Amino acid sequence: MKIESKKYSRRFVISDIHGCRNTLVELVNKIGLQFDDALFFLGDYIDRGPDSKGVLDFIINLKKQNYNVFTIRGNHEQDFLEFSEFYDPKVFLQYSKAILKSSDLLKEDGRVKKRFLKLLKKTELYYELEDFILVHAGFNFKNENIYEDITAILNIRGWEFEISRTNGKKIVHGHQPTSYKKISDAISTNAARIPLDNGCVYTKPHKFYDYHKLGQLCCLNLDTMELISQKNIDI
Ligand SMILES: [Mn+2]
Repeated sequence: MKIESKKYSRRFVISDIHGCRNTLVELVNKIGLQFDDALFFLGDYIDRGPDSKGVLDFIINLKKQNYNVFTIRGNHEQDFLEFSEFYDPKVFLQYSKAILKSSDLLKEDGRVKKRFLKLLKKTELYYELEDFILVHAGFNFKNENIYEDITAILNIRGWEFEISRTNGKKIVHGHQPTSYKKISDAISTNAARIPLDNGCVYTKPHKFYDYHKLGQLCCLNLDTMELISQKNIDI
C-alpha cells in the first residue's frame, strides 16, 4: 500500500517483537512517541515470546489512543490466520499452546478472540512511502512484478536487491535475525537494504544463531536514520 508519510513529524520502524511485550513498551517509551509521529511495525508480533496477547493489546491501545500506527503482516501472522481457519479449533488450541506459544490469543474453544482477528486481518503486506519500502521479509526480484509474490514478501531470505526496480527507494525489512553490528553498518554505510531484526527473542544459546549478537528490539528513525534499541526484558 502506498501512503504519504512525510506529513508526520518523525517516522519510526520496529520489527519482529515475537511476544516480548515489556521490551516493546520500554522501546516505545524510549522514543517518546508523539501524536504527530508515525510508527510502522514490520510484523511477527506473535509466537515464541511469553506475551503475544500483551503485544497485540498494546498495539490496539496505541491505535485507540489515536497514535499513527501502521501494521505490516509477518509470516507468523499469516500462518496463525491460516491455521485458525483450516485447523479444527481444538487442535489449533493445542498446537498454539505447545508450539506457537500464542494460545492467549484464543478463546477456550480454540477460536481467535475477535479483537486480535480484526487487527491481524487488517495488516498490510508492505507500505510504500515516498522514500522507503517497508516489508516483513523482502521481495523476489526474479519476479517481473515484485509485489505479486506474496510468499516471498512474507518468507523470503537471502534475496538480492536491485534499487533500480523500486525507483531508488530503499527497503527496510525484518524476518531474518541479524547481528546488531550488521544492522548499524547497513545504516551507516547508507545501504539500499536495511535489516532491522536483531532477533530480540533470542537471548539464550540457539542451534542456528549466536545469541551474543542478538537479543535486542530495534527501532529505526527513518528521518534521522538513528537506531534506538532495547535489550530484551521479557525472557
Ligand atoms: Mn518472520
